[in-house]
Amino acid sequence: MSLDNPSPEIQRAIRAGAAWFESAKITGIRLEKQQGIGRVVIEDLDGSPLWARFYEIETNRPFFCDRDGIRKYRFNDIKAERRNGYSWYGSWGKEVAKTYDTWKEQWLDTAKSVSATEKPRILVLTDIENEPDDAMSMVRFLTYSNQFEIEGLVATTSVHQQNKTAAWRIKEIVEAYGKVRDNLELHEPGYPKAEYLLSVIKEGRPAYGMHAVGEGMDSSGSELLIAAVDRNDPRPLWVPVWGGPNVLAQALWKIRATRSPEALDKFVAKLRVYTISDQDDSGPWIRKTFPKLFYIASPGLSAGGAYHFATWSGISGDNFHARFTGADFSIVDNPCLDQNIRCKGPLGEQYPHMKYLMEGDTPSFLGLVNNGLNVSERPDWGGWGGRYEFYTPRKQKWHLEAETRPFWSDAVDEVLGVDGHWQTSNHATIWRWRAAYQNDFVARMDWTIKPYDAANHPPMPKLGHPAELTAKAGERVNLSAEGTTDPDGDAVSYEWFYYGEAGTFTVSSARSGQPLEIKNFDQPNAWFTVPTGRVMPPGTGTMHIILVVTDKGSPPLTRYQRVIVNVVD
Ligand SMILES: [Ca+2]
Ligand SMILES: [Ca+2]
Repeated sequence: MSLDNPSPEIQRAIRAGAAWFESAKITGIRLEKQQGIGRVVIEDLDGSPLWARFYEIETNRPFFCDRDGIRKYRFNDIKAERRNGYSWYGSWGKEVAKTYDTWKEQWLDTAKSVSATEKPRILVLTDIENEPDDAMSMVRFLTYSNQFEIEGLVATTSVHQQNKTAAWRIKEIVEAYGKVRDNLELHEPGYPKAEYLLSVIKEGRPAYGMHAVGEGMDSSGSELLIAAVDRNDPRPLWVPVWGGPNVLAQALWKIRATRSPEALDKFVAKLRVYTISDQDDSGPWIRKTFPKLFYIASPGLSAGGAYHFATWSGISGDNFHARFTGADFSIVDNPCLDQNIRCKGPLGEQYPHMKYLMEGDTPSFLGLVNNGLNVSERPDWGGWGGRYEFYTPRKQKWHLEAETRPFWSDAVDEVLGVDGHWQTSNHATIWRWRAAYQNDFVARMDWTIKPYDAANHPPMPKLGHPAELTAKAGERVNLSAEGTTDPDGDAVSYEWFYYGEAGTFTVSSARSGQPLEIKNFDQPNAWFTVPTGRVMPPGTGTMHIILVVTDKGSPPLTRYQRVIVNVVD
């Protein structure tokens, strides 16, 4: 651990060593000196961790012996002379853990990817138990909980579950998570303890929409949300809303009623909201009443068919709620989920069979995963949670009322489907990443039950140049992914593609959704020429080039880098 710039091989060896010390830790005992007997082992649940001097290689079982060299498995069974004259136990692993903690902050690439201050703060509102899919989303959410700072898990109502909330179900899933948390930690550090998560499970009022907003309508959920926003922390608070947002509406109502306009502005500015359609009447009220609130949504109520049109349906709604072709449905269908998710340990057992579609609520947090592609403050740049543009949506039949101000809403991408056809839709802004986000979840479920070496870990793409470049029309732009590594030592494949919709530079092709040819697009070093034909005036703007690196592990895992080329005069 004293080496500078440890290679991936050295990193693996150190991580395995630290994991062994952790697994060989002995708790629940302590050494005590008794009169006339000397040192003996006694039970003590509060004893600090110990390590044995010797372990059997095959079983990791501590052993002891007298001068005759015969193995004994109980310290108290050996003679006093040996018990007192030799250090059979010590606290050696403590020093290892301390040094490892410092080392991994400095050197371990995967661990460095999300430092504590970079983790998005998140408070989830969920109408869990209205149908199975919130529970499915909760399982996936918890496998990423080391990348987030979870401020709250709040059970709410919605149009589908109007008079009750189900915090008990969140608790059930978090308890199952508690059984696998230490194993997850072997793969990527930073997973919160189940005890902590249990302490932030709260509830909204068991009433529908705006009926639960106003004087006397505070709840443990709305109070927790206010406390989380008020915390002295420069990071915003993300609120993914999987049901109705009336807990958020109540928090905003209360701040407006009890604080100055300036304090309200400050409060609103710290919030980032993503709602899965409008699952009660408080969403439209929030948008018109707090016009500066950062809000992502495909607005509308299910009664009008809003879910069919909503971007979030792209997660898995090929047949229901949305109806589209072009994506691979098999990887979001029950048989595949049986094989790769449900069969995996205590957390997998909590992943129910879907009734309508897999995890309709997941897009609300998928854009916050640290994958090199997502940029949470820029929904228009696109990511695993979809792409959204900032405008005032026109009135649709499935909207409760006309929108009064701009927010982040549906946008379209043109994507080559698995059926070989170019597909243009808002759903495609999510399903285009489907293989990657599904494989990532499968690997994380492996992490809940497998040792480090038996599971896959994502590659670490690296650019050989700054992530922002400048070029003029007709100029050659060189791209490099030199320095890309994989923590398992897996081979990787490369793909560079032009994500035209994410930038402001506009070029088209009459035949293909990929109007820019990138030479050597499947090599670590690639290049392209800034187009001069079929370009919209003024011929300047930003071009987003995405580097996609996929490893050859099982399942194959994908990470990204985004290069933004500023085309100037
Ligand atoms: Ca829901
Ligand atoms: Ca790997």
